[in-house]
Amino acid sequence: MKTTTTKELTLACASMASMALAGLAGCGGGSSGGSAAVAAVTPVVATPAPVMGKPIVSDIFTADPSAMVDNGRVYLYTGHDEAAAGGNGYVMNEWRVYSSCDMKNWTDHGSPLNTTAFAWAKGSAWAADVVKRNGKYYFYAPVDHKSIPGFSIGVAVSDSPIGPFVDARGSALITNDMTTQTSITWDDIDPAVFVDPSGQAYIYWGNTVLKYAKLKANMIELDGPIVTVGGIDSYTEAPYMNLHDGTYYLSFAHHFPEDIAYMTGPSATGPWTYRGVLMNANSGVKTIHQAIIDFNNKSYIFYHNAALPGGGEFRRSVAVEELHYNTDGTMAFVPQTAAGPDANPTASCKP
Ligand code: FUB
Repeated sequence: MKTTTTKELTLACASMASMALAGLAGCGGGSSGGSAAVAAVTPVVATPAPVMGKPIVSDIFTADPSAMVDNGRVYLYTGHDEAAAGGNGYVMNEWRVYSSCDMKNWTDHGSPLNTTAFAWAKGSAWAADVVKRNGKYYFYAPVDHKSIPGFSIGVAVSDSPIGPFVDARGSALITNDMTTQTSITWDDIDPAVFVDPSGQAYIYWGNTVLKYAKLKANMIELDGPIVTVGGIDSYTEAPYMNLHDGTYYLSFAHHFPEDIAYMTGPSATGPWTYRGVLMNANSGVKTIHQAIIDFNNKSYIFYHNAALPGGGEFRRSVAVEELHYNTDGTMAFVPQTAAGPDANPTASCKP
Protein backbone atom coordinates (compact mmCIF):
# COMPACT_ATOMS: atom_id res chain seq x y z
CA MET A 1 0.00 0.00 0.00
CA LYS A 2 1.32 3.40 -0.93
CA THR A 3 1.54 5.96 1.88
CA THR A 4 1.53 9.72 1.26
CA THR A 5 4.80 11.48 2.05
CA THR A 6 5.04 15.02 3.40
CA LYS A 7 6.41 16.18 0.05
CA GLU A 8 3.50 14.64 -1.88
CA LEU A 9 0.99 16.20 0.49
CA THR A 10 2.65 19.62 0.15
CA LEU A 11 2.52 19.39 -3.64
CA ALA A 12 -1.10 18.26 -3.57
CA CYS A 13 -2.06 21.14 -1.31
CA ALA A 14 -0.20 23.65 -3.44
CA SER A 15 -2.03 22.53 -6.55
CA MET A 16 -5.50 22.77 -5.05
CA ALA A 17 -7.32 25.73 -6.50
CA SER A 18 -9.81 25.98 -3.66
CA MET A 19 -8.57 26.69 -0.16
CA ALA A 20 -11.75 25.10 1.16
CA LEU A 21 -10.80 21.81 -0.54
CA ALA A 22 -7.28 22.12 0.81
CA GLY A 23 -8.70 22.46 4.31
CA LEU A 24 -10.80 19.32 3.86
CA ALA A 25 -7.76 17.43 2.68
CA GLY A 26 -5.78 18.23 5.79
CA CYS A 27 -3.54 20.93 4.33
CA GLY A 28 -2.44 24.06 6.15
CA GLY A 29 -0.14 24.75 9.04
CA GLY A 30 -2.55 24.33 11.97
CA SER A 31 -1.56 22.36 15.10
CA SER A 32 -2.70 18.78 15.23
CA GLY A 33 -2.62 18.84 19.02
CA GLY A 34 -5.59 18.28 21.28
CA SER A 35 -6.65 21.90 21.94
CA ALA A 36 -10.14 22.92 20.87
CA ALA A 37 -9.01 25.99 18.95
CA VAL A 38 -11.60 27.59 16.67
CA ALA A 39 -10.65 26.81 13.08
CA ALA A 40 -9.97 29.82 10.92
CA VAL A 41 -12.53 30.11 8.13
CA THR A 42 -10.89 30.78 4.81
CA PRO A 43 -13.24 32.63 2.46
CA VAL A 44 -13.82 30.92 -0.84
CA VAL A 45 -13.02 33.40 -3.58
CA ALA A 46 -15.23 32.91 -6.61
CA THR A 47 -13.36 32.85 -9.91
CA PRO A 48 -14.99 35.30 -12.32
CA ALA A 49 -16.51 33.66 -15.38
CA PRO A 50 -14.36 34.27 -18.47
CA VAL A 51 -15.62 37.04 -20.73
CA MET A 52 -17.23 35.70 -23.89
CA GLY A 53 -17.09 37.75 -27.07
CA LYS A 54 -20.27 39.45 -28.22
CA PRO A 55 -22.19 37.46 -30.86
CA ILE A 56 -22.42 39.26 -34.20
CA VAL A 57 -25.70 37.52 -34.98
CA SER A 58 -28.35 37.22 -32.30
CA ASP A 59 -31.39 35.71 -34.06
CA ILE A 60 -29.84 32.35 -34.98
CA PHE A 61 -26.84 30.29 -33.87
CA THR A 62 -23.85 30.68 -36.19
CA ALA A 63 -20.47 28.92 -36.32
CA ASP A 64 -17.25 28.42 -38.28
CA PRO A 65 -16.56 31.94 -39.61
CA SER A 66 -14.82 32.69 -42.87
CA ALA A 67 -14.27 36.33 -43.82
CA MET A 68 -13.27 38.24 -46.92
CA VAL A 69 -12.83 41.94 -47.75
CA ASP A 70 -14.23 43.09 -51.10
CA ASN A 71 -14.70 46.69 -52.30
CA GLY A 72 -14.40 48.20 -48.82
CA ARG A 73 -16.89 45.79 -47.26
CA VAL A 74 -16.31 42.77 -45.03
CA TYR A 75 -18.21 39.63 -45.92
CA LEU A 76 -18.69 37.09 -43.15
CA TYR A 77 -19.72 33.55 -44.05
CA THR A 78 -20.92 31.27 -41.28
CA GLY A 79 -22.38 27.87 -40.70
CA HIS A 80 -25.86 27.70 -39.18
CA ASP A 81 -26.25 25.64 -36.00
CA GLU A 82 -29.83 24.39 -36.11
CA ALA A 83 -29.67 21.85 -33.27
CA ALA A 84 -32.54 22.05 -30.79
CA ALA A 85 -31.82 22.95 -27.17
CA GLY A 86 -30.32 19.85 -25.56
CA GLY A 87 -29.43 18.33 -28.95
CA ASN A 88 -26.33 16.18 -28.95
CA GLY A 89 -25.01 16.56 -32.49
CA TYR A 90 -24.52 19.11 -35.24
CA VAL A 91 -27.58 19.99 -37.32
CA MET A 92 -26.17 22.11 -40.14
CA ASN A 93 -27.86 22.35 -43.54
CA GLU A 94 -26.89 25.72 -44.93
CA TRP A 95 -24.37 28.55 -44.76
CA ARG A 96 -25.21 32.20 -44.07
CA VAL A 97 -23.64 35.46 -45.25
CA TYR A 98 -23.46 38.85 -43.54
CA SER A 99 -21.65 42.05 -44.51
CA SER A 100 -20.39 45.17 -42.77
CA CYS A 101 -18.96 48.55 -43.76
CA ASP A 102 -17.48 49.14 -40.29
CA MET A 103 -17.04 45.86 -38.34
CA LYS A 104 -19.80 46.97 -35.96
CA ASN A 105 -23.05 46.96 -37.91
CA TRP A 106 -23.91 43.88 -39.94
CA THR A 107 -26.42 43.24 -42.74
CA ASP A 108 -27.97 39.79 -43.05
CA HIS A 109 -27.96 38.58 -46.67
CA GLY A 110 -29.57 35.23 -45.89
CA SER A 111 -28.30 31.88 -47.09
CA PRO A 112 -26.03 31.90 -50.16
CA LEU A 113 -25.68 28.10 -50.29
CA ASN A 114 -27.34 24.96 -49.00
CA THR A 115 -25.97 21.41 -49.10
CA THR A 116 -28.76 20.57 -51.59
CA ALA A 117 -26.82 22.58 -54.21
CA PHE A 118 -24.40 19.61 -54.33
CA ALA A 119 -26.39 16.74 -55.88
CA TRP A 120 -23.68 14.28 -54.81
CA ALA A 121 -23.84 15.33 -51.13
CA LYS A 122 -26.17 14.25 -48.36
CA GLY A 123 -25.90 17.09 -45.86
CA SER A 124 -23.69 18.54 -43.09
CA ALA A 125 -22.81 22.13 -43.98
CA TRP A 126 -19.60 22.33 -41.97
CA ALA A 127 -16.89 25.01 -41.94
CA ALA A 128 -16.48 26.66 -45.36
CA ASP A 129 -14.24 29.31 -46.90
CA VAL A 130 -14.86 31.83 -49.69
CA VAL A 131 -12.31 33.61 -51.92
CA LYS A 132 -12.49 35.95 -54.89
CA ARG A 133 -10.54 35.25 -58.06
CA ASN A 134 -10.87 36.93 -61.47
CA GLY A 135 -14.18 38.58 -60.58
CA LYS A 136 -15.82 35.36 -59.36
CA TYR A 137 -16.42 34.11 -55.83
CA TYR A 138 -15.52 30.51 -54.96
CA PHE A 139 -17.17 28.78 -52.00
CA TYR A 140 -15.27 25.75 -50.64
CA ALA A 141 -17.72 23.63 -48.69
CA PRO A 142 -17.22 20.45 -46.65
CA VAL A 143 -20.25 18.17 -46.88
CA ASP A 144 -21.06 14.53 -46.26
CA HIS A 145 -20.75 12.55 -49.51
CA LYS A 146 -23.64 10.32 -50.65
CA SER A 147 -21.60 7.49 -52.11
CA ILE A 148 -18.00 7.90 -50.90
CA PRO A 149 -18.12 7.41 -47.12
CA GLY A 150 -17.04 10.45 -45.13
CA PHE A 151 -16.67 14.15 -45.65
CA SER A 152 -15.76 15.69 -48.99
CA ILE A 153 -15.02 19.22 -50.08
CA GLY A 154 -17.07 20.74 -52.88
CA VAL A 155 -16.70 24.06 -54.71
CA ALA A 156 -19.54 26.41 -55.61
CA VAL A 157 -19.23 29.62 -57.62
CA SER A 158 -21.09 32.91 -57.93
CA ASP A 159 -20.74 36.31 -59.60
CA SER A 160 -21.71 37.95 -56.31
CA PRO A 161 -20.20 37.63 -52.81
CA ILE A 162 -23.70 37.12 -51.41
CA GLY A 163 -24.57 34.38 -53.90
CA PRO A 164 -26.50 32.44 -54.84
CA PHE A 165 -23.69 29.93 -55.40
CA VAL A 166 -23.97 26.91 -57.71
CA ASP A 167 -21.93 23.72 -57.80
CA ALA A 168 -18.87 24.53 -59.95
CA ARG A 169 -17.87 20.93 -60.76
CA GLY A 170 -20.80 18.55 -60.33
CA SER A 171 -18.53 16.41 -58.17
CA ALA A 172 -16.39 16.80 -55.07
CA LEU A 173 -12.97 18.42 -55.30
CA ILE A 174 -11.60 16.30 -52.45
CA THR A 175 -13.05 13.02 -51.17
CA ASN A 176 -12.22 10.96 -48.10
CA ASP A 177 -10.70 8.16 -50.17
CA MET A 178 -8.06 10.57 -51.54
CA THR A 179 -6.47 10.89 -48.09
CA THR A 180 -5.31 7.95 -46.05
CA GLN A 181 -3.36 9.47 -43.17
CA THR A 182 -6.13 8.73 -40.66
CA SER A 183 -9.05 6.32 -40.57
CA ILE A 184 -11.57 8.89 -39.35
CA THR A 185 -14.26 9.90 -41.82
CA TRP A 186 -14.19 13.61 -40.94
CA ASP A 187 -10.56 14.37 -41.73
CA ASP A 188 -11.37 16.12 -45.03
CA ILE A 189 -13.07 19.19 -43.56
CA ASP A 190 -12.36 22.84 -42.83
CA PRO A 191 -11.00 24.08 -46.17
CA ALA A 192 -9.13 27.39 -46.21
CA VAL A 193 -8.16 28.80 -49.58
CA PHE A 194 -5.41 31.35 -50.07
CA VAL A 195 -4.29 33.05 -53.27
CA ASP A 196 -0.61 33.93 -53.00
CA PRO A 197 0.61 37.24 -54.50
CA SER A 198 2.50 35.07 -57.01
CA GLY A 199 -0.91 33.98 -58.34
CA GLN A 200 -0.68 30.41 -57.03
CA ALA A 201 -3.75 29.35 -55.05
CA TYR A 202 -3.57 26.80 -52.23
CA ILE A 203 -6.20 24.86 -50.35
CA TYR A 204 -5.41 23.85 -46.74
CA TRP A 205 -7.72 21.54 -44.82
CA GLY A 206 -7.96 18.67 -42.40
CA ASN A 207 -8.95 17.37 -39.00
CA THR A 208 -6.12 15.73 -37.03
CA VAL A 209 -3.79 15.96 -40.01
CA LEU A 210 -3.12 19.26 -41.80
CA LYS A 211 -2.91 18.90 -45.56
CA TYR A 212 -2.58 21.28 -48.47
CA ALA A 213 -2.56 21.19 -52.25
CA LYS A 214 -2.14 23.65 -55.08
CA LEU A 215 -5.23 24.71 -57.01
CA LYS A 216 -5.27 25.32 -60.74
CA ALA A 217 -5.99 28.89 -61.88
CA ASN A 218 -9.59 27.83 -62.54
CA MET A 219 -9.90 27.32 -58.74
CA ILE A 220 -11.92 24.11 -59.14
CA GLU A 221 -9.20 21.50 -59.69
CA LEU A 222 -6.19 20.38 -57.67
CA ASP A 223 -2.87 21.02 -59.34
CA GLY A 224 -0.48 18.45 -57.92
CA PRO A 225 -0.17 16.14 -54.93
CA ILE A 226 -1.76 16.44 -51.51
CA VAL A 227 0.99 17.36 -49.05
CA THR A 228 0.88 16.59 -45.33
CA VAL A 229 2.27 19.19 -42.91
CA GLY A 230 3.86 17.20 -40.12
CA GLY A 231 5.33 18.09 -36.75
CA ILE A 232 2.67 20.58 -35.63
CA ASP A 233 2.09 20.86 -31.90
CA SER A 234 -1.38 19.40 -31.11
CA TYR A 235 -3.03 20.31 -34.43
CA THR A 236 -6.79 19.66 -34.37
CA GLU A 237 -8.52 21.41 -37.31
CA ALA A 238 -9.53 24.76 -38.84
CA PRO A 239 -6.36 25.87 -40.65
CA TYR A 240 -6.40 29.48 -41.84
CA MET A 241 -3.74 31.27 -43.88
CA ASN A 242 -3.22 35.03 -43.86
CA LEU A 243 -0.38 37.17 -45.17
CA HIS A 244 0.53 40.31 -43.24
CA ASP A 245 3.52 42.58 -43.91
CA GLY A 246 5.32 39.85 -45.84
CA THR A 247 4.91 37.10 -43.22
CA TYR A 248 2.66 34.07 -43.76
CA TYR A 249 0.54 33.17 -40.74
CA LEU A 250 -0.96 29.68 -40.53
CA SER A 251 -3.37 29.59 -37.61
CA PHE A 252 -5.32 26.55 -36.47
CA ALA A 253 -7.51 25.06 -33.76
CA HIS A 254 -5.13 23.43 -31.31
CA HIS A 255 -5.76 20.84 -28.55
CA PHE A 256 -9.30 19.74 -27.65
CA PRO A 257 -11.11 21.64 -26.22
CA GLU A 258 -9.66 23.96 -28.79
CA ASP A 259 -7.63 27.10 -28.36
CA ILE A 260 -6.28 29.00 -31.35
CA ALA A 261 -2.57 28.70 -32.09
CA TYR A 262 -0.46 29.83 -35.01
CA MET A 263 2.78 29.37 -36.89
CA THR A 264 4.68 31.74 -39.15
CA GLY A 265 6.68 31.13 -42.28
CA PRO A 266 8.38 32.83 -45.20
CA SER A 267 6.05 31.32 -47.82
CA ALA A 268 2.62 29.74 -48.21
CA THR A 269 4.20 26.33 -47.77
CA GLY A 270 6.49 27.14 -44.83
CA PRO A 271 8.80 26.12 -43.34
CA TRP A 272 6.72 26.82 -40.24
CA THR A 273 7.75 28.09 -36.84
CA TYR A 274 5.26 27.45 -34.05
CA ARG A 275 4.46 30.74 -32.23
CA GLY A 276 2.01 29.75 -29.50
CA VAL A 277 -1.56 30.35 -28.43
CA LEU A 278 -3.48 33.30 -29.83
CA MET A 279 -6.82 32.84 -28.05
CA ASN A 280 -7.76 30.64 -25.10
CA ALA A 281 -10.32 27.85 -25.30
CA ASN A 282 -14.00 28.70 -24.84
CA SER A 283 -16.15 27.68 -21.95
CA GLY A 284 -19.39 25.96 -22.96
CA VAL A 285 -18.15 24.76 -26.35
CA LYS A 286 -15.06 22.79 -27.30
CA THR A 287 -14.56 24.22 -30.79
CA ILE A 288 -13.48 27.77 -31.71
CA HIS A 289 -12.71 28.02 -35.50
CA GLN A 290 -10.97 31.30 -36.46
CA ALA A 291 -10.62 33.47 -39.58
CA ILE A 292 -8.27 36.46 -39.83
CA ILE A 293 -8.47 39.55 -42.07
CA ASP A 294 -7.00 43.03 -42.50
CA PHE A 295 -9.59 45.78 -43.02
CA ASN A 296 -9.13 49.58 -43.13
CA ASN A 297 -5.62 49.40 -41.63
CA LYS A 298 -6.64 47.19 -38.72
CA SER A 299 -6.63 43.44 -38.27
CA TYR A 300 -9.41 41.24 -36.95
CA ILE A 301 -9.97 37.68 -35.83
CA PHE A 302 -13.37 36.00 -36.10
CA TYR A 303 -14.13 32.92 -33.99
CA HIS A 304 -17.12 31.27 -32.37
CA ASN A 305 -18.18 30.74 -28.77
CA ALA A 306 -21.31 29.79 -26.81
CA ALA A 307 -22.28 33.31 -25.73
CA LEU A 308 -25.79 33.58 -27.12
CA PRO A 309 -28.47 32.64 -24.53
CA GLY A 310 -29.23 28.94 -24.95
CA GLY A 311 -25.86 28.44 -26.60
CA GLY A 312 -23.60 25.43 -26.26
CA GLU A 313 -21.64 22.75 -28.08
CA PHE A 314 -24.00 22.60 -31.06
CA ARG A 315 -25.51 26.10 -30.71
CA ARG A 316 -22.59 28.44 -31.29
CA SER A 317 -22.19 32.14 -32.07
CA VAL A 318 -19.66 33.93 -34.24
CA ALA A 319 -17.85 36.90 -32.68
CA VAL A 320 -14.92 39.12 -33.66
CA GLU A 321 -12.03 40.92 -31.94
CA GLU A 322 -9.36 43.30 -33.09
CA LEU A 323 -6.01 41.55 -33.57
CA HIS A 324 -2.67 43.30 -33.03
CA TYR A 325 0.73 42.40 -34.45
CA ASN A 326 3.81 42.99 -32.30
CA THR A 327 6.78 44.85 -33.76
CA ASP A 328 8.66 41.53 -34.09
CA GLY A 329 5.90 40.17 -36.34
CA THR A 330 4.30 37.90 -33.75
CA MET A 331 0.60 38.19 -33.01
CA ALA A 332 -0.48 39.56 -29.64
CA PHE A 333 -2.67 37.25 -27.55
CA VAL A 334 -6.36 38.07 -28.12
CA PRO A 335 -8.79 38.06 -25.18
CA GLN A 336 -12.50 37.79 -25.93
CA THR A 337 -14.29 41.05 -25.10
CA ALA A 338 -17.91 41.81 -24.24
CA ALA A 339 -18.03 44.77 -26.64
CA GLY A 340 -16.03 43.63 -29.68
CA PRO A 341 -14.09 46.06 -31.87
CA ASP A 342 -14.74 49.78 -32.29
CA ALA A 343 -16.38 50.93 -35.52
CA ASN A 344 -13.88 51.23 -38.38
CA PRO A 345 -15.93 52.52 -41.29
CA THR A 346 -15.15 52.61 -44.98
CA ALA A 347 -16.33 56.09 -46.08
CA SER A 348 -17.47 54.94 -49.53
CA CYS A 349 -19.32 51.85 -48.28
CA LYS A 350 -23.09 52.16 -47.92
CA PRO A 351 -24.73 49.79 -45.42
O1 FUB B 1 -19.04 22.98 -37.38
C1 FUB B 1 -18.59 21.66 -37.53
C2 FUB B 1 -17.13 21.54 -37.17
O2 FUB B 1 -16.91 22.01 -35.85
C3 FUB B 1 -16.19 22.38 -37.99
O3 FUB B 1 -15.91 21.83 -39.24
C4 FUB B 1 -15.01 22.49 -37.10
O4 FUB B 1 -14.10 23.49 -37.44
C5 FUB B 1 -15.68 22.73 -35.77
O5 FUB B 1 -15.96 24.07 -35.58
